Amino acid sequence: MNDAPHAADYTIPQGWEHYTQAEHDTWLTLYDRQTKILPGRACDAFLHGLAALDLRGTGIPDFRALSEKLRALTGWQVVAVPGLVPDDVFFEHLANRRFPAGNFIRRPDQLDYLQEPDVFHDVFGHVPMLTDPVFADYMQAYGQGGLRAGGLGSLSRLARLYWYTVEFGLLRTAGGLRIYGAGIVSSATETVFAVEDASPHRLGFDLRRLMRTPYRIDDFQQVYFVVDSLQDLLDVTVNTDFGPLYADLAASNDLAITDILPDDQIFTRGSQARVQVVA
Ligand code: HBI
Ligand code: FE
Repeated sequence: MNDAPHAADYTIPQGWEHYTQAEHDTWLTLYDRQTKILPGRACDAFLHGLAALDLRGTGIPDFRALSEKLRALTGWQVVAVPGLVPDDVFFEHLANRRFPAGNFIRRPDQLDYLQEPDVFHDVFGHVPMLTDPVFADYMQAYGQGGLRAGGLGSLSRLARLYWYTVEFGLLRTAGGLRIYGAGIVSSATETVFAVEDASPHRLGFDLRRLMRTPYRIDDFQQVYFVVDSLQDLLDVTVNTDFGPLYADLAASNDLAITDILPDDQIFTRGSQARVQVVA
């Protein structure tokens, strides 16, 4: 892909040579803070991916070198974008095994939270899981599904699948629940909250039920969904005919975020003690 900005696909040159030492230091600070708390909380696939890609380095990774390693493992590459891109552009990238990552990094006074995904959220949070062959297939299948959903006017439902898996998903393991969601694994506070706090519900992954569940973007999640394996997640996504599912969902009302249904598999019935912290 040539580096000139393509308005059509929103890719831009990463500009790796322009990062300041302060920006590289922010990356190292965030990296060291997260890697202290992730063992025992993040899933093996994430931790193995982090090591395989040598993501600490000397600061913000150069997407060219990172893509070389990633391409050799699962055929994925990382392309630079200015920030959130339109859904159809995003899906097109995923469907072609290109992960669009913001090229900017948060300021030192924003270490704990920022709304727009920066390079730490996108590369530290999302990219290690792309070294897992099953998850790599899932992300491409998600992109292909997204391109189809666009035509079916069901993007908001499909966005919930992304939100409750790729961003905030938990995995059941013999050692207990582990994180694979990028939004959790890139956040120092939510990493602990998601696996240990008594407040949120933790429910078994059920595609139809999940797609009826709204989410919020300005605080920790009030419900997390747990998959039995990444293979299950891939199988469900590949084997579901989303057309009839969307039709069925269109006829179903949304659930309240804190609802628990009679046939929910309950790992944690949360206290919901954490009220929304006004950002
Ligand atoms: N754009 N760069 C970028 N990164 C995302 O994670 C992203 C996006 N656009 C849309 C989007 N995510 C969500 O709407 C997905 O649910 C599709
Ligand atoms: Fe993200």
